[in-house]
Amino acid sequence: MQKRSFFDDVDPAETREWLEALESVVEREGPERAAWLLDVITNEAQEQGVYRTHLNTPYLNTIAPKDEAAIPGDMFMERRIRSLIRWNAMATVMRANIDNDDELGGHIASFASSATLYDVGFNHFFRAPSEENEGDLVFFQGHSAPGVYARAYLEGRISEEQLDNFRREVDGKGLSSYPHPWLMPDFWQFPTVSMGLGPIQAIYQAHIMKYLQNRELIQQDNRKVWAFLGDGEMDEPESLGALGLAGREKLDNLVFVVNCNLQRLDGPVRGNGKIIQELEGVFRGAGWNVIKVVWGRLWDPLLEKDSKGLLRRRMEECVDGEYQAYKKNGGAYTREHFFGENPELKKLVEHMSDDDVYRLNRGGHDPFKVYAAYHEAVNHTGQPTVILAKTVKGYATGAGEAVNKAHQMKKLDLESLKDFRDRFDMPFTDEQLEDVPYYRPADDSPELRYMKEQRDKLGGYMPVRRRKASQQLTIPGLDVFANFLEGSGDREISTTMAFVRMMSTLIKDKQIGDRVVPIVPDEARTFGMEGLFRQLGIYSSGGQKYEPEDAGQIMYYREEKKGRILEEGINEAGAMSGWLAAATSYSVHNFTLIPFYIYYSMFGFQRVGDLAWAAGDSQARGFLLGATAGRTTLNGEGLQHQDGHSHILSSTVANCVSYDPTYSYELAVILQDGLRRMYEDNERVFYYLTLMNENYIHGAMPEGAEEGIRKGMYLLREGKAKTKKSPKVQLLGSGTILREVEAAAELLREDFDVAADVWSVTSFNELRREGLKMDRDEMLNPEEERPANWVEKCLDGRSGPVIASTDYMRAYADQIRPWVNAPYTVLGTDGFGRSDSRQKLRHFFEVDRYFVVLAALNALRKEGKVEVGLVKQAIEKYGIDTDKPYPVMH
Ligand SMILES: Cc1ncc(C[n+]2csc(CCOP(=O)(O)OP(=O)(O)O)c2C)c(N)n1
Ligand SMILES: [Mg+2]
Repeated sequence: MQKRSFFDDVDPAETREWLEALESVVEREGPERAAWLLDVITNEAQEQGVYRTHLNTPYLNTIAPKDEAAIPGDMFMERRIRSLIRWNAMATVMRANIDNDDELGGHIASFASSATLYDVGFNHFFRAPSEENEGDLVFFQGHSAPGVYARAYLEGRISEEQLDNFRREVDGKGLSSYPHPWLMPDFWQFPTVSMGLGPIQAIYQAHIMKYLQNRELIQQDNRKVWAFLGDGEMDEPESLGALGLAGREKLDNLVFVVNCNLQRLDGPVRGNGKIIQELEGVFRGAGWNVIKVVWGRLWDPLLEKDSKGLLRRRMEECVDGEYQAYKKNGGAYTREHFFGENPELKKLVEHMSDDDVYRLNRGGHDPFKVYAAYHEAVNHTGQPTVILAKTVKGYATGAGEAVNKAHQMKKLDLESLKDFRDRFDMPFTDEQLEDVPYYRPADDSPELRYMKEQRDKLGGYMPVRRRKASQQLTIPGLDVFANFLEGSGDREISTTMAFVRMMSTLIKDKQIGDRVVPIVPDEARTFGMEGLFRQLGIYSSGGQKYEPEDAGQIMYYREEKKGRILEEGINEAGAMSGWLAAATSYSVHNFTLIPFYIYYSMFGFQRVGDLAWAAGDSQARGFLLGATAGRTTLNGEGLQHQDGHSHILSSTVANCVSYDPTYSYELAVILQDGLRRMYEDNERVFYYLTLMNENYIHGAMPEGAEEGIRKGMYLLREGKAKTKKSPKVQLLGSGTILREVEAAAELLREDFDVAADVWSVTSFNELRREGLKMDRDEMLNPEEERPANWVEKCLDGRSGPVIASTDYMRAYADQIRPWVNAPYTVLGTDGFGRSDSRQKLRHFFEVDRYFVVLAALNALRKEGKVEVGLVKQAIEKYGIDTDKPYPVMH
């Protein structure tokens, strides 16, 4: 079938009849009946072989002018305020760069395009935390931060000095380049500037908000999550990846506002197409309510006169590259190239001057249109809403308007600055413009009074971040895990099993049980957690509408509206965002949750590392559990699954505290300590623990080990010398490889008469952090003697070379080298994993008991403590192939 354009009408009279029929149904029976009829016709059309596949509506505003909710308030005043904000935002960026040779950077064009979108929200919609609830959550587009500071400046929340220290944070008076709760903990709530993290975080914030409501933990009172995003940002898979969840979960507490200024950093977002139309299809397909705000009200009379649909057709056929060029090149160009395509169309604007044509505004710059869209969005139920607002990048910045390089513009030239001043009525002379001064009217000026009144009605100023929940949790002591401190007897279990039992113990705790949130990305069975399905229920906002296949079984798949487990599907980025939302619940909901997100360790930090970074910035509090960890411990699964580096990656996040425990009692001590540090002492840290699937017997906690477990290392077993002359070594191990190290100690004693002390290193990362900090303090206080750090304290008075072996890359254990005052040999699993048995893999990577023995003997040989023959003897005895390939590049 030949495709025909919507506007190529071969039989206008027939079309007219259909349209009139539709009109009369809408008029007499209402839009719902009309929609129903259209559905019937569509179904029938499909039966008859007429397929319609596109998800698009015409390139027009979704809300017809007659249906627009009227904006309340004083529009002149609001324009005046917006002008002040525009000016101060621009001045902030310019001033930072005038004095600093452009060194500090910043963005003018993004906020210039979104000022109206924010302003309408601030003046009429965003509710601040109040007595009743914690208010709306707003994700600000990162590089629009200057606009948010400019508003806060007018509100008196940010001083001129602070504005002048935009992007100068080191001395403590400055403002962050972008929203960073770590650096401005009373102001910004959400880090957003890494493109794509804002949208996915916002979706999961809305999801967790509903979760809290459905579990009846807190009443949300129609609170909303607003996310302001760039159209270029929508290219990110993270931006779009979770739209389906939002649709499926009917997150009607969520509003996306996509600022479609048609440009990203390098140039057009979709020069050859239309980003608004593309996004409409994507969002609609994912079950969202889509509101397009394409045209401002100055277009309304033209559209009304467009009886033949010529204007609509032209709007439809132009691509974004052209729309951008119209704004760059002005009114005469637009008249010629947009309207001039057709003589009748040209006539439509003949009464207008070029300036008038240029001023035909886009929807996102029209507060009336924006208000109507927001009004509809907040009143829409059963679906999340996206507002696709068309704007101009660098709006009103003269030479910077709609040019491809607008994104990086940090200054306006003098001419543009004068135009900007005149357009927004700033009271500055040409001379004054040189310094680009800020402008703030008096506190009792009508502008500032109006702003305050509007915000008072909405509960106060925003953004504002809560540092800690008002209710302090009472964390149980270590005795809550008493069972685990005694060991597993003769039962062989994995640390994963131990963890699941510990979590179940916490869930039963009267004080904090309710707060525990288990999160899995379709891996509960992998970790033996299916018992929790029935016991806790899987959260599902729709309940369970079917009888599960396994209903008769004890551990059946129970979905429930009040379910507690967050089963996020095969979606690590989503599950991590869900964890992040739960881990910041103490701040955004004033209700502390204790989330445990358990996943394949390989699909953690390397897969969603940027979200882990955002978790650090957000001061998330909770536990990440990298299960089936270790390069050789998750046997069988091979290269893509075997993680030998997540501890290196976790160490890059400064406030992520990580451990690689071997025994249940270690895990118990670490968990309890983590709970205490995060939820009792309110430390700004989160935890990463690796768990293994290898089963073995767990001993009882050695006397006095607790402190060492927390600090990162303790003496597990004293080496017994056969004679006084027996050489000595210190063996360090972590995770399951600690057990190889223990076996090596036996071999060294039995086969070679070497006495080996065995140390369990629960965290090389924590040991290094302490070491570095103390070295730095020493450098700054050269006259004071540095106290010994923990590594030194442990090894002080011990003799012999030190050998460490772990299931991670050598760099992990190597970290403590500066403080090991003896020859230090590190074994590790650098290279790609592969499938095989644990035993074979450990030998392949040279971290098993035999290699530990070999490394120990070799270290003693180098010290002259044993003869080379002994080393050769070991090689022979253990059948070590000296022509073995080097595992790192094999
Ligand atoms: C993950 C990531 N990649 C790249 C960047 C660099 N970057 C910052 S803003 C930007 C362009 C943004 O365009 P858009 O989302 O359309 O925002 P606009 O400024 O046009 O409103 C880019 C590429 C980033 N911040 N994060
Ligand atoms: Mg853009």
